Amino acid sequence: MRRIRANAIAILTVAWILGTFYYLWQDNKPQSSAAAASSASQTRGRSHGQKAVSGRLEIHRDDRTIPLILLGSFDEKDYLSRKLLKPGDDPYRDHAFNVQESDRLGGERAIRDTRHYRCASMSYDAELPSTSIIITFHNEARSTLLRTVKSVLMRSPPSLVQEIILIDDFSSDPEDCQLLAQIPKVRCLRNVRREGLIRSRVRGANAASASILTFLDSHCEVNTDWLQPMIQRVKEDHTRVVSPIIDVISLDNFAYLAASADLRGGFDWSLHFKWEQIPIEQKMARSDPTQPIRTPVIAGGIFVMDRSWFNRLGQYDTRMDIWGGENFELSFRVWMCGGSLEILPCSRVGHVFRKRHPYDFPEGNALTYIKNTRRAAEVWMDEYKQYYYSARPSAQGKVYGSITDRVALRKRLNCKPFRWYMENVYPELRVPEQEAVTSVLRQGGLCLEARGDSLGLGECRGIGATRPHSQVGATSGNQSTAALLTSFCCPPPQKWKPKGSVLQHLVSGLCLDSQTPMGPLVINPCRPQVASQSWEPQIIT
Ligand code: LR7
Ligand code: MN
Repeated sequence: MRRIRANAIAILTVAWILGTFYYLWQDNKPQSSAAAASSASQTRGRSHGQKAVSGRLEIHRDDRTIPLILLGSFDEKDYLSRKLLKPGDDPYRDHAFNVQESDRLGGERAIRDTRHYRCASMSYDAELPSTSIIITFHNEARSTLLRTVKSVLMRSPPSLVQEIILIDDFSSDPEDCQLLAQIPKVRCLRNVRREGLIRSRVRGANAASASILTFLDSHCEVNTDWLQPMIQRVKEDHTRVVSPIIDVISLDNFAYLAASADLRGGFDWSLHFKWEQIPIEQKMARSDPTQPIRTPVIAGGIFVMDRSWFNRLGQYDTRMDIWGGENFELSFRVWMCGGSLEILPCSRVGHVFRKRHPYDFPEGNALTYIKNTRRAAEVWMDEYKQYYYSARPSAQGKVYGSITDRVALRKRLNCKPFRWYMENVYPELRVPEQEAVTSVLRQGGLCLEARGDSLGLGECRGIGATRPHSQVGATSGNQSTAALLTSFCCPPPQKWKPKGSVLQHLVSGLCLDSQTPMGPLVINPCRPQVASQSWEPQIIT
């Protein structure tokens, strides 16, 4: 027994020694020492007047002493300890990430420099303009919010950070924000009601004093030299809107993981954002891994943009609520109205990616997303919006408010058509085949079909070699149900309108009814609960 224990202790000791050596060796690799040295060079007195060859200054420092200087009268321990998870509480409940792990890390930590090693020897202008950093949040965890702020202060050249503007989007506890304002450079603006991230960011931008705006989510950690590459690109051309590579912070254990450097932003026709591989031709042409990556859209939360350009282009569509869609609207607008979007591989920012929203949507998550994306589609997508509606049939008929101002903005800015965007910015996005998006109206096991100049119910047939021209769809290409019924059934100006599951004839107010399964269709007083008046779209392929 005793021998076993002695052996175990010996093994553990050897493992510990090996581990220590490995750790020291890791720290001496060019990449990691560059990380330590460059953030040291930013926080210690490298005046920004020098040609900043970041990452090569071999200064060693104690990581923990610097933030004390940066924090002013702010009491970090007190801030964090006043709000900790109660024993027995679900650590995922309030934030959709493991807040216990986040709290354990505290207000700051070292993270790996995840850039390509060649980024460390990049040089930037000695004189770069400063930026206002805008962080909007609603009930963010204190530890993630503080790490976001502190990481900015620790890993940015002080002269580049004009201010950090926190917009508290009506969180339950006003002190989450107010206490942070004791940190030098940090300002706190609190909304008197929940506005959502779009209007909150506009409020932040309007309050900003620097000539460049930098937006961040409230659960980020910026990495070594994140800011210089982005400000440099925007300084060279104010119409560029740039974002970093967004690294992944694990929502379970808060590990900081490097994201692939070969990705750009894309979407499908339902306006669902996705990361996608850079097209192969572009990948082959990339000889320099530090080069910017052109991207059709940005993820939305983390980017740098010239303030005058942001304002000139119409900020954001402030009729969009809570969350979602604003990244498409901004991306289309930037490209179509004379700017460009790029991802800078030498800038890295970590973000906690979540699987659900930890906050409520006053009008419901789905409706809000539809409203926001529908606004983006209606204002910017021209005839291509039909593919959006085909991919998201439920968007039809949903309220989205007035778009007059945004349409006028587009006109005033003389923006290019969406076709131009499709051809020049995102040719990889395939336009769906007409057939693939066709759906027919179904009732029970039968489908609506045209019989000469009347309508009837028939067997549902898929679209194969013989396309059933006679089957009548809810959406077929860009034709709506109303248009189809008008053309098949009754001469214009008769119009039909879907109302829940029934189809109402607008002039008479009566509803389409199959009455007898195989007989011709008629119109009858609307009775939504009756099966013979109930229609649903069915996608056929
Ligand atoms: O009502 C709200 N008010 C807010 O202030 C709702 C949210 N917010 C804040 C919130 O606290 C957070 O700081 O807004 C920020 C974004 O909300 P998240 O973190 O819940 O959003 P997300 O990270 O899931 O969403 C991405 O897409 C959004 C679409 O509206 C925004 O553009 C987010 O900024 C964006 N995040 C990123 O781009 C980071 C990378 C993730 C990806 C992909
Ligand atoms: Mn986020």
